[in-house]
Amino acid sequence: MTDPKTHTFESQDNLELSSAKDWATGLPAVKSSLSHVYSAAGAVRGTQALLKLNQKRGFDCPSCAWPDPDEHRALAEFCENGAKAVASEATQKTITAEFFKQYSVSELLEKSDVWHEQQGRLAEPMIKPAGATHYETISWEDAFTLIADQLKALADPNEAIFYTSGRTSNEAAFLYQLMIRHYGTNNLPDCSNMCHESSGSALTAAIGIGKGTVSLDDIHSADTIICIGQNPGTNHPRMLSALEKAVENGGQVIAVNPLKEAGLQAFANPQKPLGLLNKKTQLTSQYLQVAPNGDHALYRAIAKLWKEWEDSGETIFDHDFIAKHTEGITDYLVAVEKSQWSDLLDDCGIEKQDIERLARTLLEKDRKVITCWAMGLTQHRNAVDTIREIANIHLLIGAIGREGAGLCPVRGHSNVQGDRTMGIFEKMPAWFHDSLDATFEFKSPREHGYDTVMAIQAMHEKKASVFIAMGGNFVQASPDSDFTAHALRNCTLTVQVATKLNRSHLITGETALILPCYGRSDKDSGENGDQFVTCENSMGIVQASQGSLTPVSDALKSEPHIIAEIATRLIGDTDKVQWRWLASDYDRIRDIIEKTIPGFDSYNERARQSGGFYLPNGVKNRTWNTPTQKANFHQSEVDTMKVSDGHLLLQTLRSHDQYNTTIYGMDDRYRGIGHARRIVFLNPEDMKRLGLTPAQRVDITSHWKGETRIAKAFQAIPYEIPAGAAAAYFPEANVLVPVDHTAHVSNTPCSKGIEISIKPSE
Ligand SMILES: Nc1nc2c(c(=O)[nH]1)N[C@H]1C(S)=C(S)[C@@H](COP(=O)(O)OP(=O)(O)OC[C@H]3O[C@@H](n4cnc5c(=O)[nH]c(N)nc54)[C@H](O)[C@@H]3O)O[C@H]1N2
Ligand SMILES: Nc1nc2c(c(=O)[nH]1)N[C@H]1C(S)=C(S)[C@@H](COP(=O)(O)OP(=O)(O)OC[C@H]3O[C@@H](n4cnc5c(=O)[nH]c(N)nc54)[C@H](O)[C@@H]3O)O[C@H]1N2
Ligand SMILES: [Mo]
Repeated sequence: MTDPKTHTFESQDNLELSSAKDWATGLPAVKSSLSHVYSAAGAVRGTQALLKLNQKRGFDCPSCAWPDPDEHRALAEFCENGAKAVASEATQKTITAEFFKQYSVSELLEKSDVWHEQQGRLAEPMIKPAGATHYETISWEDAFTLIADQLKALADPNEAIFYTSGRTSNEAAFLYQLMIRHYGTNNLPDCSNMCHESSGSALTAAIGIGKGTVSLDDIHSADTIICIGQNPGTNHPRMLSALEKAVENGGQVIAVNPLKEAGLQAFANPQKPLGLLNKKTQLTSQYLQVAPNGDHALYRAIAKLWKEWEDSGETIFDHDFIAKHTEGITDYLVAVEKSQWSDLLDDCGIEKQDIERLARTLLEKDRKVITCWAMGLTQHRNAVDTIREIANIHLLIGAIGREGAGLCPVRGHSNVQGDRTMGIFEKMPAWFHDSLDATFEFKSPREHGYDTVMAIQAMHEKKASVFIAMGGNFVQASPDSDFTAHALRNCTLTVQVATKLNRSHLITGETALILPCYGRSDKDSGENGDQFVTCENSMGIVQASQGSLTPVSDALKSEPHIIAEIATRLIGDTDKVQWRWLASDYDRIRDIIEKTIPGFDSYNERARQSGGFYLPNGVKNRTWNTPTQKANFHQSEVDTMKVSDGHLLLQTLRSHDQYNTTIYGMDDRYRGIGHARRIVFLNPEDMKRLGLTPAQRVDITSHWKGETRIAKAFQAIPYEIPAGAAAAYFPEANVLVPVDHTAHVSNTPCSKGIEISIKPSE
């Protein structure tokens, strides 16, 4: 079953290759930022947006979740890719009913993702009635009634699925889950299921909180920072300033990544005059090109070395910390003992002397070690064990819960962490339900709901038939594009609350709705005056975000408003919840959040404080919210993914010109790719072995449990990547990701560990 319309075939006859860069940002990034913003939003609106971006009393960047400095924000506290995200949102081009008259849904499916992105902001609510070929106008009133009626008509609330992407504000997220739980289901899959779920699962068990434990100041003062499985130059560019500061303060940065990413090597800080002249700071003191999925083995090897050194009389471990704060070291050290050097070295692909150097570096000075990671770890089958191994390493030397040391999962979407705090999760803990029930005097459903993969399977099996998305692009973000498309097409109703057109608006249920909403940069004026929302960044800081641009259409509504209108019709007001009243003044939503979730005391007051406030995080003062009240070591077998002879291990990753499924352009500047996205990076020796020449067209087949999936007409690009490894862009390569190949415990699709074979296209 291959449906080519679920992925894109851009024209790529003009592929341009140049050498990969070994430094990031500087003047080229500034030029690129300004040209994106001014061409999309115009000079006045563009400047207005940029000046408010990440400023106190401005709006939170809709791109990544990297925090803003508590003090001393630069006048331009944004990065190239933040500017692209804002340009994309601030564009004045609109998609109106006329547009949908002009193009049928199937014609729109033939257009590329870049083309969709360039058509502008969705400006009117639209419906594709059952059997229709085109979207048509619908009034908001009718759209809300239709949704409520269809949901009410289901035999069981568990036949509905409510997806959330990570841009949704705290206020919208809280109201959304409150409506969904009143309705009677926990089917709340979110993008986090495909993202940092493995981090949440691992850290909750290890240290009692599913979030990171460090602040920006900790990064600045760390002795050693390991950036593993992450490409900050593209995906968290403002992190480079923090790494630069750490280096200036005498810290060391170590990169662990199969690819030599430009942003991990050197950085020209555009906030500094010399940086603008491309003067670079060397960031990494050691760059370890780990074999794909070799990270667990690498961290185990560090533990093994330390144990050997400890056994030979050195004091390596922090015995006081271990005795007072941890459980399970004995079993863990037995597992370490059992791991064989030959296996570990083979699995991680790094020379022993380089691991020794790393293991020594971590012990230098005050052992203030921070490990930062992202998708290169979380989207593997053994992700949870790998992240727990990282926690083990930190526990062995007490590098957690003190200044300059700790764990730092670098979150993706700008409010994905806040959405979780607000209850967007298919299996919230019992205390959350108890608190909801007490505050709102109802009985929330306790049965766990579907996560993303389970939701796809349920729709595929027709166990669920209504799909509602608060943002995101489900069909392209999810694994197994064709399978997921089929699942959505099985639905009777699909609803997309969105800012920009994407493929999930075109691969639909029988009836489909597009409901256009405000983005972060839009001014949200309610009947009670201008509203602001709040977001939680990667370091647990909650702060206000207030858009200031005039919305491109009067027909747009805010997410809380849309939820309240559906809820009024679906649930009706209760003694404790008056939906429209809540949505007409977000202070009221914040008041009910404060009543329900710990850590939000004086929410309205503190949200108005410049810079916001930190949520409580017990680990920072070494209290562990685990059943043992201690931090837990974890013993596991190192189980590195191996492929059959002649096959390769493919990862899917982001180019420099995209935000997840939003494709801004066809270039990947740092990796030396121009005008093409259907490409696969390969080791030159592997190319020789496969008899491939540069830019030759190839078909990629993935292999899983005897099944195959095919992605055709990619171009093979020789690249500095370990032998046996391959890389292609997300979402073009998502057709290759098997829906049921997921990480243990977290159920995150293995989009970085796909077994493939490659042959020339016919
Ligand atoms: N501009 C921009 N910013 C973004 C996004 C975007 O698309 N564009 N997306 C946002 C979101 S939602 C997220 S989650 C983050 C994603 O941020 P990242 O995780 O940085 O994103 P990826 O492109 O998936 O990069 C994965 C990195 O992991 C490496 N890697 C792959 N496999 C392995 C492995 O086995 N071991 C190790 N050590 N490394 C490996 C890859 O080579 C690559 O450098 O960025 C957020 N910010
Ligand atoms: N193969 C592969 N698959 C992956 C990944 C990978 O690395 N490889 N990464 C995974 C990760 S980390 C993530 S987070 C997911 C991302 O999955 P999603 O969050 O589902 O996808 P996005 O592309 O971020 O969603 C973009 C859409 O969100 C809408 N939008 C933007 N801003 C707003 C807003 O303010 N409000 C509303 N209502 N809508 C808005 C726009 O219409 C836009 O088209 O993809 C995952 N999929
Ligand atoms: Mo993500």
